Amino acid sequence: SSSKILIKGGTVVNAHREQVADVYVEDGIIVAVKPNIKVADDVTVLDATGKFVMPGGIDPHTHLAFDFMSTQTIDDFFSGQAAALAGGTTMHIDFVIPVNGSLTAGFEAYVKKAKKSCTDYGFHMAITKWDEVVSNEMEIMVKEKGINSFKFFLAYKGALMINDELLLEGFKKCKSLGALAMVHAENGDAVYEGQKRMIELGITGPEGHALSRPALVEGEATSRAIRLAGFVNTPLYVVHVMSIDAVEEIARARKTGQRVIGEPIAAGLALDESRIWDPDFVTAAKQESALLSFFVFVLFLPSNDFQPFQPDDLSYFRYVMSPPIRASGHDKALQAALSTGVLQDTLTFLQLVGTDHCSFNSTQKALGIDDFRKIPNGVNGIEERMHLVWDIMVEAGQISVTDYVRITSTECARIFNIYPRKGAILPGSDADIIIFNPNSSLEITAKSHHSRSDTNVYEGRKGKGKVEVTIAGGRIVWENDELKVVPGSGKYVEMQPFSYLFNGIEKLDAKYLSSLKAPVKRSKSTA
Ligand code: DUC
Ligand code: ZN
Ligand code: ZN
Ligand code: ZN
Repeated sequence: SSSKILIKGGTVVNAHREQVADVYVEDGIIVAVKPNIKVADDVTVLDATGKFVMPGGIDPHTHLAFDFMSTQTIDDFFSGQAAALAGGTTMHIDFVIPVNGSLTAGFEAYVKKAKKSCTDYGFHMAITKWDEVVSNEMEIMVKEKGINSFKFFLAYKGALMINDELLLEGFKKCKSLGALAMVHAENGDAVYEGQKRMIELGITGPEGHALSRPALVEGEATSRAIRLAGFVNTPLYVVHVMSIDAVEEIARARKTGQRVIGEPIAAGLALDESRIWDPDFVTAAKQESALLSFFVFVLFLPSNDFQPFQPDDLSYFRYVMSPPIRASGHDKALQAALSTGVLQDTLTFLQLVGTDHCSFNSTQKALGIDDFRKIPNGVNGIEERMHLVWDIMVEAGQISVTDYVRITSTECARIFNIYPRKGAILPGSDADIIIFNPNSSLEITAKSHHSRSDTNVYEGRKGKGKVEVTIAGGRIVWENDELKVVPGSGKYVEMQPFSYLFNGIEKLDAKYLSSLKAPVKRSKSTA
């Protein structure tokens, strides 16, 4: 039966080594990894000769079925995960958003949303306000619900943003629970000021989005979050690092030994604004759209089945995300940071790449046709990440194949404390495996992708390397460009607190306390 699979003759790659070996899988678990495994006739045999056999990707940062900016992301837990599997990602960690500030209600809502899952997933929890109730609920989430990370927003003023006093309270609570604090690092007050400036200047098109929140706004918030986490002495994870400014802050802190992890995302590594923004085109498209709406109104009266714009004319709206896609140079700096380890943990060689997959179709993006502040923020990536990172980092000679496994899978599993169940091809690990052909090639296009969106921010991009087979939970779910996914087959992966990032942190606390008590020697001589 198909519950028994033998992958023959491939190069098996883990973060710590690569070897030519067979991999034998039974009932969703990897049973053996060694050369020349002999099996009975009822086993499905896949030939991986000349190909890499690697742990399925783990995307640490996604938003599926996310109610955001007057709409909901076009990909839910089924379509987003189907896209993930077609791109070789077998697990993702999504952000639970509290309901009216309640973590418990938010958790229950996401349990419902995730019922149709076709692959494994875990949860982070966003903290959008702070009080005694939230603080107590955090403890319940960690001790009973399998959540070991909490995200704080320094942006989204008037909505998700919290101030520094409450951020410090949140950091302290995370530390006491052994949970990892995460931050969306943009200065929300500065973004608000930047947006006012754009509107005053009459810049209402999508280019106003990036102009209103420049890299310094990200650098400032990254610096502040890192320094405050250092003051509390708790590990920090900076999500979606998009700029040189933020990379420099993380590098500085890491040199002092602080436990900070930076998460670059696929869009930051693969895109820059020179390929996106053409202000003349934006203006022309807007005028055309306004003219069309006028004629439609006068001649036909508005009707539901007429779209007063062409999706292609709105292509640049699809790139709007926060923090924004930056000028050329930031992408190269992020790539360099990944390959030189600037973003790595100080204890081991830690690094990872996420996506912030948060996709909308062009009709949803057009909610901001007259005002960039209303464009739903977010881009796709859950299906493309594995291919993009291969092409940009491995194919281009910036990292090795073992590094690739580390940054797409293993280190995410370690940070969120699910290694080696996930993130490895070892006996006893979950059978989440991809067969990757480095000699095949691929063109990314909305015509054949598996997201429900009608656009793709990587439209037309060609790259080397292709995920040919995906095995998730011991089932072959992607083969010969065909998906075989079953709603409800994905499992919730509970994550325990106190990952290795917390090792020995109490020694640093003790050192700090004794430094306060140490007698201060003063010189008597001069005043
Ligand atoms: N940024 C996005 O682009 N989308 C989701 C939330 C966020 O911070
Ligand atoms: Zn964010
Ligand atoms: Zn996000
Ligand atoms: Zn695909």
